[in-house]
Amino acid sequence: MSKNSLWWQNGIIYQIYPRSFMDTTTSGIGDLNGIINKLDYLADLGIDAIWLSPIFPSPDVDFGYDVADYVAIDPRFGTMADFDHLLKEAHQRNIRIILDLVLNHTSDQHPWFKESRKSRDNPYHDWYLWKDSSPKGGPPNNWVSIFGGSGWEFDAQLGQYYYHMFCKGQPDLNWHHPEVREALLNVFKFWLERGVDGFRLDVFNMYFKHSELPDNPKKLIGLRPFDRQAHKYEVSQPEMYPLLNKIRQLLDSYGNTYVVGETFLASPEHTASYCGQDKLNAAFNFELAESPWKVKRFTRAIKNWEKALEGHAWPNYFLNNHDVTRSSSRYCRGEDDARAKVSAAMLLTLRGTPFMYYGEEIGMRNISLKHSQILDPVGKRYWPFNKGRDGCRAPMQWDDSVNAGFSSTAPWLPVHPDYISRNVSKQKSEPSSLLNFYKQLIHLRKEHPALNQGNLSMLDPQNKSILSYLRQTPGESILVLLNFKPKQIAYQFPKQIANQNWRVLFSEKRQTKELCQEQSILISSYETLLLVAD
Ligand code: TEU
Repeated sequence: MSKNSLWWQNGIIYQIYPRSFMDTTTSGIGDLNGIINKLDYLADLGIDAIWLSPIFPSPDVDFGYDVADYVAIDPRFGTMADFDHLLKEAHQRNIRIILDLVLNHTSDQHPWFKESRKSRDNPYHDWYLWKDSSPKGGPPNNWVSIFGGSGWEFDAQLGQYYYHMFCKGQPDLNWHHPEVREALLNVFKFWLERGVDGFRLDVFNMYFKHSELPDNPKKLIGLRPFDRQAHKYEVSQPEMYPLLNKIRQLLDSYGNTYVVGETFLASPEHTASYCGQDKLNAAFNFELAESPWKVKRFTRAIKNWEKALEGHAWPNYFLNNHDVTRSSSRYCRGEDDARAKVSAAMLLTLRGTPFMYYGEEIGMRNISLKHSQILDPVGKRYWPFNKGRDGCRAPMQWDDSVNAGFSSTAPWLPVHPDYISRNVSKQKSEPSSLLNFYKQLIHLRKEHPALNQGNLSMLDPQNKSILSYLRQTPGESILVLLNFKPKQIAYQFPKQIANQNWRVLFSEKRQTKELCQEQSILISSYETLLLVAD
């Protein structure tokens, strides 16, 4: 594997939701061997690392985000030997493996929790947030679960409540307890010793809660009870900063290990405050993925993230993950991929690590489910106001054979009906497919230092239509022009670059190498145009 210590700046990280990628055991659920079988596909696509959503034993109250054992592989995904094999095969192809650690909470089936609820004097009791009723009776404070209802669950046998931000099957750990901290740091060590290259930390800014458990202040406006509180005391407590320093030291003692965190309920500035040399390499800021199809909004999201991170950390961007509606469903009209290409071009030419989500490269759309088919606890609770997250977790569409080539048996979630026309095999053979578009831009990004390392200067959006920016190293300038509208636009080169001659580096709509010497240029409907200074 390449020794490049900046692989995570130059590289692209691809998230796999293992249940939905490739099934080799006819169980209807994807598995590790399925991922191994598809490594050549991923290497050809050009990605540098895989982030695996949790692969640990789990009762699946929240589909892997409720972990019953941090140092084992869920038997439905394979064995530890399969995992070692995956690591070896991935490394041979220069692909790193990043594990998803869910350390804010465990499953209620984790042996630690089972012990902790046995009695108040059990050695594991204080590993979780067990509390007596409030003096008035009822839960200890007003904290609510984001998945609905009180954040506190009463255990009749123990006569105490435990706290859970997510489902009641996901009790929060007590990170203030030194033995909990040690046990969880040992989880990092276990996987680092097996040779993994990094981690994604689920809702890490929730690890600590205010020790006195004060009531959260109320807010007047908000749809759910959860939204009608300011989450002052159970999220983003200051103890997280020294802990991150400690995690960083541990990771550094194993060489060049990458760690990206998922912040929960945090502004871009707050998210950025967790990133830097002695903290996380990166953290997820949701502003870009939450932007509507408006040049101004994307411009603002990019500027905000650049500003928040300025000087202290390398940016990262994503449009998709396992919790949000797929970007193709958000942006595209019907089966037309024009907007999927424009958004892909943005993701892959910005300054910062692009994160992709399986199936994004072929423009997979969300599936629609009936109420009776919903599996996600969020959808079960909030239907029809919020249909949950199953829609973006459907099986990968490999080909037009039964179940899209994902499995020879009925998959755990239905395959999108468009799989006959939208699949990897078909898009491979079509030069103008979305898959080939992703591949070309990924390769261009790798070849051009300005695209993978250069500075970024946003240019003013013209006619609200063109998202434009410059990427520059001392030796190379690339101008990115993305037409967000389904019509031709005359783009005026802004003053600061008006005297420059440009050559076409990439466009699906014109001859490569074409020279432009005019003051303006016509950009076609939804065109991605990359120009390089001549
Ligand atoms: O997500 C945290 C989070 O922000 C989401 O739960 C979000 O509130 C939800 O998607 C809104 O519908 C992480 C994981 O990414 C998610 O899959 C888990 O369910 C959650 O933590 C608990 O581990």
